[in-house]
Amino acid sequence: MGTAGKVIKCKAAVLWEPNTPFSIEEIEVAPPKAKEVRIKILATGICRTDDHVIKGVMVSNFPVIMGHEGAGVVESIGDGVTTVKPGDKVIPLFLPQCRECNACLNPDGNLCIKIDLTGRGVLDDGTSRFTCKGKTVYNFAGTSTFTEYTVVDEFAVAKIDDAAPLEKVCLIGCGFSTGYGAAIKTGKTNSLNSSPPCPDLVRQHGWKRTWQMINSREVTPGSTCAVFGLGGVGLSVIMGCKLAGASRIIGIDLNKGKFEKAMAVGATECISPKDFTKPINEVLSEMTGNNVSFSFEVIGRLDTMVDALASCHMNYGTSVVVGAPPSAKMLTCNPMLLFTGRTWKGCIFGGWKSRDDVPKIVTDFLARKFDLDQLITHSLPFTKIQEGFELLYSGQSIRTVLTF
Ligand code: COD
Ligand code: ZN
Repeated sequence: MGTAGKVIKCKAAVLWEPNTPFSIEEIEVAPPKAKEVRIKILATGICRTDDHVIKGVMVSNFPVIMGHEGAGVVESIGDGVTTVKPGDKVIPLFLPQCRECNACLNPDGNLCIKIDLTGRGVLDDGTSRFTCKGKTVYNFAGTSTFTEYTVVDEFAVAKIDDAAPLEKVCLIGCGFSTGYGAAIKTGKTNSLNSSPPCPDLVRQHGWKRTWQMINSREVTPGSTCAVFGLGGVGLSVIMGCKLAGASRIIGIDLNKGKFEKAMAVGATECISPKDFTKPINEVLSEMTGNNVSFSFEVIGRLDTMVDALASCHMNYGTSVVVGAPPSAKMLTCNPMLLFTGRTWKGCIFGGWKSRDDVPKIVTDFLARKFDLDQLITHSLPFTKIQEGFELLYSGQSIRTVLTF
């Protein structure tokens, strides 16, 4: 391609400092260095985490180019890159997979050591490829997708199927995979020492089949699930629970406006804690005959994390923390909730190993295993990014996709 090896001038949404609007600027994007990939971004979702940076809740260096839920085409590659080539459709990965660290080498791990959790805003060599008006502009989450061109490390990019519609599969870069994986991958019972997920299953299928189901490491067929929070990520959890064969999926949200969509993607019933005077775990226990096997917290609040834990069965229940907790806050809960046998766990990016699994999730999408259209409520040209964030704040959007 004509631009390989050259600096590219293009448009990007720069955030010069927290709590200010985006500024669409002309920036310079340097060519990729060794083991780096320059990508022409063609679509990007707006995720709640981007807003955490705007509000200053999440640390970042400034000025910064945010965005971490994108998809595009490789424009050029640096020396030594072997896993993608110019012209490939790709998804940048905020959670990388270096394939060398302990988490990457452990079959159950996915939190690659190369993730930028501290907001350094640079690539692996310690520098950024972006400049604007003579100043360095920092990366976000190793991805920076609110720009026409970005540069990422090779360990933070997944090649996907050529047939993938980028304006949809961009959601696989964050929100969808986070919720979906929490249900079909992380919401598993511990395969070595767990009790059966529900006595009905043993009665129905016998111990042997029940153990097989446990070992399938998914929300188990026939189980009852409770999903706290019905935003885009919560809806993706519901889709995963449904695909795993859960027979009851109860959605919980304060905003009843979220119920219709939740039912459309697979919830069997929805409730608002506002309609009850009793604690929500007691409500769920009565509704289900004390039989919630899996609960998911998809809000990011301390009180609902404890509510979700208390809502799953006291002995064989598993509760998964999906929502990112507020930083520097401590949880308080009655340890009896755990002593009786519950499993409490969390996951990042749904537990997926990003480079290995993202291409497979895209393939599953192309095979119509799940529908991303349900999550995309708005599409806007990239330059209307500020409008996209307003839609997020007003609660009107599930996901807005910006196209270039
Ligand atoms: N009780 C019940 N429902 C509530 C309550 C409450 N007390 N408070 C809020 N809600 C509801 C809201 O009405 C809303 O419907 C829902 O909870 C939250 O939805 P959204 O649309 O705000 O957010 P999502 O679904 O896009 O994402 C929310 C997460 C918390 C999951 C997200 O911010 C997050 O933490 N993601 C995972 C962390 C992660 O991996 N981050 C890295 C890159 S994103
Ligand atoms: Zn995100």
